[in-house]
Amino acid sequence: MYTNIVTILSILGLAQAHLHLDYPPTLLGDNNPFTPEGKADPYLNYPYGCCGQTVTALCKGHLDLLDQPEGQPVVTWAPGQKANFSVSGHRINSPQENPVGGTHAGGSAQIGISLDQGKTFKVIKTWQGNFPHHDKAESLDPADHTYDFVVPADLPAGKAVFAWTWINREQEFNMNCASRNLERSEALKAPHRRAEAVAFSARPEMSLNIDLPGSECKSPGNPAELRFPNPGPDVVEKDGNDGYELVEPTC
Ligand SMILES: [Cu+2]
Repeated sequence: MYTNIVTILSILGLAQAHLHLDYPPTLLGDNNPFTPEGKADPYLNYPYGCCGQTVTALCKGHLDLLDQPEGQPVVTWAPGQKANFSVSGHRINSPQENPVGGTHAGGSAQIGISLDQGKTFKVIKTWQGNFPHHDKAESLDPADHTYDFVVPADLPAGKAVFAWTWINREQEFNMNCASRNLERSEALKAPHRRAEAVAFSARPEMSLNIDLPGSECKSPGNPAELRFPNPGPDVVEKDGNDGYELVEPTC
């Protein structure tokens, strides 16, 4: 029965079926311990400009919370360490009305870090297609949508903002952000220090001008998946045998 429902939703293409960042918990996420009771943002899984929402600011407009109790760091990572994040196809648990979740069966994604309170974001890793995994499209469970990366070794200690962006074949752009600490303890320093091929400061900016309402660039849309033009040094590119060609955006 469950499978049947998911299949029907897939067939309908369901305009309201989207992903959101699950771990680390987002600003005003329903699983963020610093989100006040009943204040979870029910629209974190909406793409920008979708469904009556007019927010166009980065991080769903929640960057102003970084200095507030709601914006306390939810995770501490050491530069150079292996880390992971996960996305969820579940709906947001909120007393306000919000849509069902879903995965859209693919797309392309980037993660990045801001050291200036969300003014600029550098790319940490890029997934060229197959995000989320096509073969896990029917699972809404974040455990099935967990992705590894390495925190750049040359990051300074201190507060930072982690961002995840996702552009699917429906040309929908979403961006969720989480507040986090970067820690550099003496114990971690030596063994985790690695030479970065590209310095953090030299990494490209995240592509925040594709499929955002009013932005100059458009992703290719179905049946192609986006090839990010500036993916940075850490890239996962799908093998290309899934029927969705990787195509750069038009600007
Ligand atoms: Cu959608």
